[in-house]
Amino acid sequence: MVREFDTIAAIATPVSNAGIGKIRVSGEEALRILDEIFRPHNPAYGQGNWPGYKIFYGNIVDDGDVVDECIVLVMRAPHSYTREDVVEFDCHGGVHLVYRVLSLVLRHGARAAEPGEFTKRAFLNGRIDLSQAEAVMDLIESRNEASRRNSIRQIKGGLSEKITALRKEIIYQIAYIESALDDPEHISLEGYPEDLYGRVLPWISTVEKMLSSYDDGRFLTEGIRTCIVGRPNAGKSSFLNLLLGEERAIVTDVAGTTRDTLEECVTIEGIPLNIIDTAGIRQTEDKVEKIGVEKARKEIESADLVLCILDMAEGISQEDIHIFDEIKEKKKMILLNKSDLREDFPMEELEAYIDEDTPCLTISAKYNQGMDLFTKELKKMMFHGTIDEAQDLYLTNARHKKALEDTRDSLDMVKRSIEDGMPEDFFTIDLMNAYESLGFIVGESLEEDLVNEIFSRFCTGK
Ligand SMILES: Nc1nc2c(ncn2[C@@H]2O[C@H](COP(=O)(O)OP(=O)(O)OP(=O)(O)O)[C@@H](O)[C@H]2O)c(=O)[nH]1
Ligand SMILES: [Mg+2]
Repeated sequence: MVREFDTIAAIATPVSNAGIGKIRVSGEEALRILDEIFRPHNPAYGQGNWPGYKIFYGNIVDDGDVVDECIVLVMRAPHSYTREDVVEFDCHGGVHLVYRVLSLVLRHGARAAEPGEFTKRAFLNGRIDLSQAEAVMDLIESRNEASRRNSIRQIKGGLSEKITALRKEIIYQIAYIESALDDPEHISLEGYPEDLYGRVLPWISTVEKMLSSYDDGRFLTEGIRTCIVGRPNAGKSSFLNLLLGEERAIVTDVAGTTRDTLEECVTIEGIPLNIIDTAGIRQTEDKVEKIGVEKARKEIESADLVLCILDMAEGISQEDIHIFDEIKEKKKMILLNKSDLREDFPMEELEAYIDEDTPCLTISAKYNQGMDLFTKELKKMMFHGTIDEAQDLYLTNARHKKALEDTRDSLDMVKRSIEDGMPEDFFTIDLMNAYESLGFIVGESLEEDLVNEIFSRFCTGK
């Protein structure tokens, strides 16, 4: 059922001079407005005759004045993005022009849409659920292939299906317990706790599995914050340049060349890295360099991954040892650079400072050696070996994560109540909580304010 709303309009393309500027209108009045302000070239159309999924060429007119020559797309309810009548004016993309057309549409009875309001209507009219609506925003914001692929899967209902299926199973059990408690003569709960136990365990592991995809999902969508550290001259900037495939950072043989942090994005075999080159960490009296060293330390703190570069030709120095100490708690990889200058390296000495599962590779940033192994190791460290393209969905939304954590906690309580031999009505409370937490993800049992808050983060015209 489509709810009744007023008619909204917005400019749906970026407001800058461009080839095309699109004004989108949705609601019951959309076709009337079209009748009033648009004269189709083909006289067979107009006067209420606007078949859906057709394109009409003609003029936008304001009191007999031609405002623009454009094409119009009509999508009729319920076969549209919002499930309402939708009209899109594809005008020439001038800034003044699109505002002029928008104001004409508003003058004829539409209201300016709020950010995300078209998608909100798609949600309120039941075409998509909340997790799908959120994925629309993720798709628009996606900066790499992995994140795009994940968002599209979620729009197609990947997450919704799982959540809905689980909710269905849970509500069935709630109903069963309630009816048995109401009608003990006809429905027996004999052996039921064991039966429920056998169901709760796989539910918990399904939820756990979704939760465990969150970190991978975040890395894929936002990029892995990767900080390159090492003492001066180790080859940090050379390594950054190698990853980027361009001479982005200044490289010289002067120790202390890089003084400020420098951040770039790069995708290596599908792995998005936000990579940060830092000043070489050492004791220094130079005022500028000192600030750089402090910045490097801060970057270590916020990094998901630290790449620690050592200079093979120089061996392990006191400065390196200090750095090992600073990155002790971090997920890290040791890169022995300048392998072209030296083959052997005192590995035993290194082992005294670095725990044994820290990967340690030899590379040459200058001569592009060792990169295959580096990439392989990166995948292993950050994605358990591969980026699983078959993984149907990564959890990427913090709101969904929180709801799933609550679901897991409630299901854990059910499990514990069964183990403790509690009476059946105990189970229903926690099952109901799990059911509701899952409902937050798809947008059921969610308060209006929160829904408004979520959509307000969208761009206008979407
Ligand atoms: N032979 C050889 N030289 C290298 C290699 N990598 C870097 N270098 C040289 O080492 C010197 C320092 O390289 P940078 O990349 O500037 O080192 P950095 O760690 O960024 O140094 P700072 O910014 O001063 O901390 C330069 O002369 C590079 O050409 C390598 O793999 N082999
Ligand atoms: Mg440098």
